[in-house]
Amino acid sequence: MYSVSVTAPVNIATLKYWGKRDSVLNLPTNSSISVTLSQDDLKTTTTVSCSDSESYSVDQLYLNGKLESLESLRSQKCLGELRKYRSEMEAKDGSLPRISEWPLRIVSVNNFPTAAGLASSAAGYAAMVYGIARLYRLPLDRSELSKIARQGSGSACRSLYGGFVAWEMGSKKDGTDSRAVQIADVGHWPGIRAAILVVSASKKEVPSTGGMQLTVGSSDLFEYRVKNVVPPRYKEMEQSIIKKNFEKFAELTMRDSNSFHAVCLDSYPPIFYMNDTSKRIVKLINELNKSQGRNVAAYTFDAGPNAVIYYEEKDEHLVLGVLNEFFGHLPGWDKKRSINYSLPDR
Ligand code: 2P0
Repeated sequence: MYSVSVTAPVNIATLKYWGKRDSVLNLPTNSSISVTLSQDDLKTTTTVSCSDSESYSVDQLYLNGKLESLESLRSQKCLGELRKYRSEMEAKDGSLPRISEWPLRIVSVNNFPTAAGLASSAAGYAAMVYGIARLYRLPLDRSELSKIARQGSGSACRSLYGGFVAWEMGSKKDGTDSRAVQIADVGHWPGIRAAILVVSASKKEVPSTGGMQLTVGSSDLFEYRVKNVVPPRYKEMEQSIIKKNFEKFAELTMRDSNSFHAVCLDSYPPIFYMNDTSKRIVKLINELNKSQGRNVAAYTFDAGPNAVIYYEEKDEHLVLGVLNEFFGHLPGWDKKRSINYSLPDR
């Protein structure tokens, strides 16, 4: 039996991926940018093993202790590509054990609510692909692995890197140039912080894949976003990260969250991911920034009502102080933690 354990962190997009130009290869309609969270916070831990013993009769996935299917096309594509690389290595080097033919067992645990708009599929597929690549000792760099993880879940490609990461949409039909690259590592801007406000830990009402297909097929605003808004914003956001310009980074992050939720609302029928608590958080952050005469915090929301608030360490007292003041009386709220699981769903 061979076995390896890895972890992959969650990433939260600051320039959102929303729309596929090819839903089989998972090729996006725009490039995106994200921040990978610290491994101490939200992560997936995955142990991958393979064996030719009888107890390993078929490929199996356990997620948070529950047996899950690996039959989906996305899982099959990831497993198939990794096995293909391994079997090519085995064909070239006869001394390698032929483990590509053995069933795999993938055991994954998330330390946060699954499918609640906290990018669990991103960390999950990144950990699975990275784990199997390590098990098979594949000589592929992270960018190459990101192309495999992308086919599991688009946003997963960005979790292969830490720090500030771009997913370049690429232009080729076969997807060979649609991959993640690192804009800057975590040491480049160590003072950046993320607070996560879990407004609801229940499963998303509209899963991302279906939601984005609906938007692509029905929103009038969508084409404008993809053609006119995202390309210049991508360059500006990249520069704001390189220059560590929080004021600009925060503005672009909030604008892009707004733009993404606007195309969701413009879909027919409309998709609502933010709820009233989410909207209260937007108002609070805007008022805080206004009161300081600068952007001390930026909100962003994904395909769910939970908020991620970016800020700089120097403003931690101010930002967490305000969040504590408004939400701190709620049951379960931990004033010392920047990840809070206690906002009521309203
Ligand atoms: C993102 N989201 O950039 C955007 C922002 C949600 C909102 O990527 O269909 O689970 O598996 O490629 O990656 C969520 O979509 O979708 C997502 P699939 P995924 O993070």
